[in-house]
Amino acid sequence: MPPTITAFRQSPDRGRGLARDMPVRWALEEVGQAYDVRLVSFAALKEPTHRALQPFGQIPTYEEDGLVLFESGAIVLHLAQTRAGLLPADPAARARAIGWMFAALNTVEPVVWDYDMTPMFERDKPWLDARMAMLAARVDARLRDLAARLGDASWLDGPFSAGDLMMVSVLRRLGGSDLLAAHPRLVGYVARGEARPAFARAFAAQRAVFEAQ
Ligand code: GTB
Repeated sequence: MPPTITAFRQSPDRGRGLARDMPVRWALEEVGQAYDVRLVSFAALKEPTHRALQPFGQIPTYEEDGLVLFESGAIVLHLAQTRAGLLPADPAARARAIGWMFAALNTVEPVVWDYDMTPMFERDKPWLDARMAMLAARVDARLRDLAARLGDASWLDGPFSAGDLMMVSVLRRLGGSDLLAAHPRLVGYVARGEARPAFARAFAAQRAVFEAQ
């Protein structure tokens, strides 16, 4: 039986591949693992049946041979550790690639998420403009440091890895923004990730869910 993941039945991103099933789908495609998808409504996310898999009532989840995982980073790491293609064999290089996964999720994503979500959740607040300026500066600082480390390399640490997969997934949330455009090296980095055939297959699969609605 192939693994089963969960995804939004109706994703609020309208098929742009920004929900967190996307990095999981991408990782599955990179390692050549076939998978099934169970689409879940917003109401069903909060039901006990789904919460038994994901205590916070969210997507994505991953089920395989009795193993149940939640957290997109943990799922991608599991796939990378159990299949070839997303982590180097050398233990030190492997540890560094995993470090980049954490950097994506723990150092870059929080500021990107706040920048992206604040206009939605705080649009009526009198402090919105000042807060957005502060958040933009925080994002820009992270992007500047990331671009400096990437330099002229294609990927963050040698060959493409799960670290790049997670970092590109995070940066995609800034796609088309002036913040990302100010860092051409990162624009190129995201484009290289999106040009991978595995990304294209994953993107098409999640897009098909939206188009079938
Ligand atoms: N840390 C968890 C992980 O990485 O797996 C976070 C999972 C998570 O945030 N899941 C979101 C969810 O299920 C979907 S991805 N939310 C429903 C809920 O909490 O009730 C976050 C997301 C949502 C929408 C967009 N969008 O519209 O662009 C993008 C990303």
